[in-house]
Amino acid sequence: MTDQENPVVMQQEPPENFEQPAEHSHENGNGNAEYSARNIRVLEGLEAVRKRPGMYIGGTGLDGLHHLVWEIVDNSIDEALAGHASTVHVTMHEDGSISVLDDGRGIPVDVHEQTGKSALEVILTVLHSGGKFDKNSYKYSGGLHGVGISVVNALSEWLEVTVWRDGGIFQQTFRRGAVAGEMITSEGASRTGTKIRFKPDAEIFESTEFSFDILSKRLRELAFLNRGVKIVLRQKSTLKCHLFEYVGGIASFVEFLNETKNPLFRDVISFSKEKDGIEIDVAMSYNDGYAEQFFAFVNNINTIDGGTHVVGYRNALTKVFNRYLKENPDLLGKEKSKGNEIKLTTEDTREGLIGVLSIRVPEPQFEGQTKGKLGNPEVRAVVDQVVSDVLYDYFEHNPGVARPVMDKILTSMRARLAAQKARELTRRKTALEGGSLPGKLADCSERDPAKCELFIVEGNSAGGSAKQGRDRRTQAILPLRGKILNVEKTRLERVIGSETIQDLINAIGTNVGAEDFDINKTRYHKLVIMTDADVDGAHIRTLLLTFFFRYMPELIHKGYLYIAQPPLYKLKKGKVEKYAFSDDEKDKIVQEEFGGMDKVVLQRYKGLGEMNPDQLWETTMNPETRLLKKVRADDETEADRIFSVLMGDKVEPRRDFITVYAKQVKNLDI
Ligand code: 0RA
Repeated sequence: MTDQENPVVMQQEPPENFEQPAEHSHENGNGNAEYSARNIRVLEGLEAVRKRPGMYIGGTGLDGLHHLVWEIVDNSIDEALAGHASTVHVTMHEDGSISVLDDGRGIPVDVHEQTGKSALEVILTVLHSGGKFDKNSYKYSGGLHGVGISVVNALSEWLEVTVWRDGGIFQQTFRRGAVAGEMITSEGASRTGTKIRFKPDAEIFESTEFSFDILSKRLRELAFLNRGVKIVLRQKSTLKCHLFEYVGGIASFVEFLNETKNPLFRDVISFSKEKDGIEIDVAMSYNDGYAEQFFAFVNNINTIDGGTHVVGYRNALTKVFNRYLKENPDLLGKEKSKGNEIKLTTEDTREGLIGVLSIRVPEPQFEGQTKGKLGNPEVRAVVDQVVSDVLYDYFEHNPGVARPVMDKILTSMRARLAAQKARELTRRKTALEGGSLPGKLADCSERDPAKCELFIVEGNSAGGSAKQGRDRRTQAILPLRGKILNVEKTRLERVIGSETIQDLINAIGTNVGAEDFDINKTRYHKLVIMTDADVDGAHIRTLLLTFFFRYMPELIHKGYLYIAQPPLYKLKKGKVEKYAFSDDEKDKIVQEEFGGMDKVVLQRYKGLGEMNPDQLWETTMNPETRLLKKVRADDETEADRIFSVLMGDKVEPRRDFITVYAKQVKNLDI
């Protein structure tokens, strides 16, 4: 729906194309006597900020330090949102100061006759100067920030402002919040704008060193959230320069996140609408995965704990899909004839969703410990209505998008119902049999779960070998047998209902499902999937992984799930036996250790069952020598990390991450 513009990474400084007023010293003393009287009053206000900086910027660590930059950048972005500015330059100087330059209207500089103070001075020195001059009088402002530029001034060793306005250039310098000199005026500005350069006060902050990566990540996010605003970050010492400009806004954001996914339709769904003074921006997409990646912002602030806007959005999604289903009953399979009404839940609509919700509210109320939750009650219904109307209309006109999404959501629903049924079965069985373990399980003797391992073994004779070869004190074996092994395209919900999976759930001990799953009941801290290296083995592994991802994700988050790596080959030359876990390794052993294929007996293992118990122990089960691959759920547990890796600046970690991720996807899609 929108065109994306990738960020351009430049290695040289871009021209600023701005007239630079004559530099004047930051060391120009404490100002003259004229200023001292009014400085006393001012200092009383700003002294409060210096005494308790945490009250104003959250703390004096790295977050607080960078908060100074966000405070000023927010003002520049507000100018851009009001249509007066297009570009913001953030520059890290070699003296440890930062400057933020914009091409907005410029801070007002008119002098109040009675006090002799300029508006500029009031804005810079009076805490919450409020009303007329305060940027908070703008339509929207960030609720967490918005403490005012005077706070930055108070916490800076020095701060220098340059304003281009009404054809003039105005400059003034401050030290620790106090005026350090008169406002200097010169003629000849052919532009407008504001530049604020400041050096954080080492007396206040634990460290005064800014991080290029922290700045880059948030500035990129701001560029996504404020469509079309151009933001340039430069570091003078390294000549590093990032330019962010996204014509597509948050739709570009979703496209960006989509890069590692298989979307179900090509164009990102996106729309912007205003209702009752609330601006609502939505961008979303669905992919063939199970994880959800959803980000919500209010006035550019990430509401990590959700709030009324998120409730409205989720409610709308559920309503829209239920309505679409009612209008298009042909989408249903056998459920249709049963006569009972199909009701999709919110959970059904979340699998594979990538979404960004960005709203602007005039007076946001942020709640919770970290102020990451929106409280305004009126927002819920407004977001609900706007999203419902626009989305339903969109689906009605775009069946090519609506149908694959509905199919996906119906699959989620079927899986949910199947899991519910499985839980009930397990519960009933537990009640009947007093929680007895499955007969097929060869349990270990150790009772401390931290020391116990469960091998989930597929293959007819493999279970037998594993039972004989294992360390019976700590290793339990659950053989999986049954029809599902050779059934192509087994539906997950059928697998869940199967006796095999019931046995698995009972052996693990945690039960399944939102209400019943209890990680503390796990009987093993290592669950090892051990399957043949053939098509059937890959298939059952895929089913098991999918099952764990969907129904016991916490086990994966805890790092309890592993995949055994049996060798592919046995090489024998005389009395020397070697195992190879890959073709490369096989070739290496042949070349480097055996000096060629002469007299080498090569055996390719097709199944675990071909190994005798000793071999299976030594190659695959012995904790001293075996190779286990830990299953990771990056996209579920580490959405934040994905975000920062994908959004980050280092190309290498991004590439690494995508490789790891691609491997994982391969595991799931064999
Ligand atoms: C107060 C009033 C006006 C603009 C600003 C402050 C302003 C502050 C900053 C901080 C960084 N860049 C900024 N740009 C503008 C309104 C000015 C008018 O009405 O012309």
